[in-house]
Parts: sequence; structure tokens; C-alpha cells
Amino acid sequence: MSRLVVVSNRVAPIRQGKATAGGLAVGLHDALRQSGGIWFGWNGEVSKRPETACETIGNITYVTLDLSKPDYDQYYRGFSNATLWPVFHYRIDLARYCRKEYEGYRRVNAMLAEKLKPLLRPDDILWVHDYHLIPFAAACRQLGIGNRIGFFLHIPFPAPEVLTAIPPHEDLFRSFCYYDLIGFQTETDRLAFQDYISREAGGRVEADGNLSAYGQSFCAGVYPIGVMPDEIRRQAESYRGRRPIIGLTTEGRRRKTLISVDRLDYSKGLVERFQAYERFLEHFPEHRHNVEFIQIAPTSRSDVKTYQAIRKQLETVAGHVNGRLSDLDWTPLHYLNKSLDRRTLIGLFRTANVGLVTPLRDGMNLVAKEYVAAQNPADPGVLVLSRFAGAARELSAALIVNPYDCLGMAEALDRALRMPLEERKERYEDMMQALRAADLNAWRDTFLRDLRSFGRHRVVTARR
Ligand code: GDG
Repeated sequence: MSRLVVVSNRVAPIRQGKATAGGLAVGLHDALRQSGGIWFGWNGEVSKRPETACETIGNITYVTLDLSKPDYDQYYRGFSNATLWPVFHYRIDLARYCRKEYEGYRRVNAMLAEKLKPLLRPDDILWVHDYHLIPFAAACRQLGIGNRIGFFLHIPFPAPEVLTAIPPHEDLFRSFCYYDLIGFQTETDRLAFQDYISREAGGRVEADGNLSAYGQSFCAGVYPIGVMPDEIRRQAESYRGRRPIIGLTTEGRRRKTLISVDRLDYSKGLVERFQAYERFLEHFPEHRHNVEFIQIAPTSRSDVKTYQAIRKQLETVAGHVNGRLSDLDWTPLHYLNKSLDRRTLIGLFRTANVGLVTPLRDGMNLVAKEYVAAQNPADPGVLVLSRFAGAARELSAALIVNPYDCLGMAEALDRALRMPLEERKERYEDMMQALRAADLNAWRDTFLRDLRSFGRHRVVTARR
């Protein structure tokens, strides 16, 4: 089997027995272990004299490098996270564009391709991840790298009307076409991509699904990312760690709990969620004192302005809800602005009566899937899920909500907390079936199968 080379913005070597690694890292790590390979990308460090480091663990070689301060500012903090991320999540209002940052983005992609080139063998296949690396294949082609290169977009692909808000959208999109296979989370994303090809790029969408634009032929497919449901279930069953005292009354009676876990990001709908929870307690006062909401939201991208703003806003809303509604023996909302280890998180999912996953826009949302997988089949909790999460396509047995509908979300919470056991079980079984049918291995294996079977190697020179 040809060697696999995974390229992603961030790389963190996984050492055996490290329980904190997330599902995605573990899934990719397994694929690399099977065929042997390289995992290449940024190590998260910013330094004056960027260095490349190489570490081999088993048959995986981790090749990581630092970024210089200008590269970090322009490529990562700038174009990736202050332009692409908001626009791809339909938040044009939060996006900014700076030509210098776009140049930095292209420059870092070219630099990464150059650093990778000497490590490649002719029959390696490359799997590139996410929006930081859209022009990576074009940069490789420019260096004469003819290997098969696939790309997976973890976030939504926006409608052309939205994408075209990025001033160099055409240049960006042109560079996208040098991949052999482009994978999306949902059919909606794939259709939006095809729409751009035919309406903006003057390209063609063939009946057999093959695409062409700017003189390149390539394919696009839908590969919804999954979790390992039975592994999560086993972890949840065997969890013996700290039990939260949240949800306990002073007499030791257990209250019902709701749980949410998100990176602190404006796309996750945290403010709207807190407001809906407040509305729920106002509208259904019988739940007061009987329910507690735990929100885990570790800070992310804290040096991007929009993230500082959402953090402040959230602190204000959380303070407002608790200030207004708390009592001497009851705190309705527990907002933890920090990360917990994965085992504790899975343990918390298991005990919570409701999983509340209400992003305004999300490529997939793994938390929704992890929450379901962690449930006790004999007495499962209820997933309340935003229609704007990619996961809503597969998890249609969740209570589907519109996060912009404050009262609608409040009503869904009331319904979730009152749902009879039989209905909860039915919905849970339905969702577990969906999780097993499209787990993390299936995501990885189908993508790599399709990439491996794509056409012949090619040597082309990309134009800027
Ligand atoms: C992107 C796309 C897509 C969260 N807090 C803690 C923690 N987590 C873990 C969760 C989950 C992962 O991080 C988050 O994944 P999501 O899918 O929810 O969201 P993004 O980070 O935005 O991921 C998304 C995903 O890529 C994969 O394709 O689904 O749409 O935006 O696994 O459990 N883990 C630990 N402590 C925390 O505090 N240990």
C-alpha cells in the first residue's frame, strides 16, 4: 500500500497511552500506522528562527515546524482565522480582508510545500486538511510534485454569494482545483462548491460527478466525519473519575443537568444558547431549582479580536442569567471557560440528561455525536441539535432546533426534560445506528479508497 502523508495546520505527536487526544487525531494516527507515513505541519510555536523537527514514533514520522511572527500573523491569525473562518461560517459581518495577509497565506502554503518536497516518494499519497491549506496542492504542483493529493474541508463550504465576499475568491478557488479529490462534510457543502464551479468559475460539472475548472479535472465527494461510538460508550461505562457536584441539591438529591461543550467560538451559538436557557427558565418556571446547565467552553484563538469580543459578551450574559435567577441553594448556569480532559468530558456526557448542541453554523460537530455515543442505552439522555450543524443530516432523531429561535429552543428544552423513556430510547437507537453506519474509520477509509482510485499521477505546473 502506498505511504500516506497527512498535512494539517497543527500537528501534535501522539504518544502511547495519551488519553487526552481527540477522536480525529487518533483516527488519522491509526491510518498512518496502517500504511506507515508522515504527519506534517505547524507545531504551534512562533519563533524568530523557524526550525523543522523530525520525530519518529513507530512507523509514523512527525515533521513539524515553527512559524515566524509575520507568518503567524498573516497566514494563521489573519487570512485563515479573520477572513476564511468567518466567511465560511456565513459571518461576513465579522470578516476582515487585508491583501498582505492573503499574500502571507499563499507564502506559507508555498513554504510548507517546499519543506515537504524532499521528504516525498513518488508513490506517496497526500491527505491535506482544512481551510488553512486550500492553495497547498497548487503550491505542490508548481514544484513539480505529481503525487495524488486529496483535501478534506472540516468546515462548511458557503454559498457562492457569500464566498465571493472574499476579494481574491477567484485566485483562491483556482488554487483549490489542483487537488485530485475534495471531500466535504455534507451534500449541502458539495452542492455549494459545484455551484461556484458552474456559476462563478465557468467550469463544468459532469453527469458522473467529475468536475473541471481552470484547465484542471478533479472530483468532489461527501465524507461525513464520525466518531468511534462503541469505544466512547465503553469509556463512558468505565468512567470512575471525579463525579461533578454540579446538579446536586444541598440534601444530595440529583437535579437534571444539561451539558454543552464547545471551543469558545462565535460560530457555536453560545450567546443565543444562554439566552434561550434564560427564556426557558422564565417560560417554564417549574424547572427552576430542578435543572442545572453546564457549559464547558475552552478559550480558542484568543488573539483574534472577534474571539475576545465573544468571550466578553458571554461573560456578561452568563453573569446576567445567574445574577437574575440564582438562589442561595441553586446556580442555574455553570460556565467553565477552560478545557477538561477527555475522559472527564465523556463521563459528564453520560450523566447529563440533555446534550445541547446549537451552533449557528458548523461543518459537522463531533460533540453531538460524542454525547449520543456516551449515553446509557437503558436510560439515554436527549440530544437537542441545531439544524445548522452538519451532524443534523445524520442525527435527524435528535430534537432539531433553530438557534435563532429563542422561544423554540426553550420549548425544545422543556420537551427534552419531559420526554418519556420509550421515546428517548427510540431516538437513541436510531442515532446510534447512524453513528455506527458512518464512524470515523468509514470516513477515513472511504476518503482514502476514493483518493487511491483517482486517475493517474500527474505532473502539472500551477499558475498563480
Ligand atoms: C472542526 C469543525 C467538525 C472540546 N472541548 C474540549 C474537548 N473538545 C473536543 C470535543 C470534540 C472536539 O474537541 C471539537 O470538535 P467539533 O466538531 O465539535 O468542533 P471544531 O473544533 O470546531 O472542529 C467541526 C470538526 O472540525 C471535525 O471535522 O466537526 O464542524 O468546526 O471532539 O470533544 N476535548 C477535551 N476537553 C475540552 O475541554 N478533552
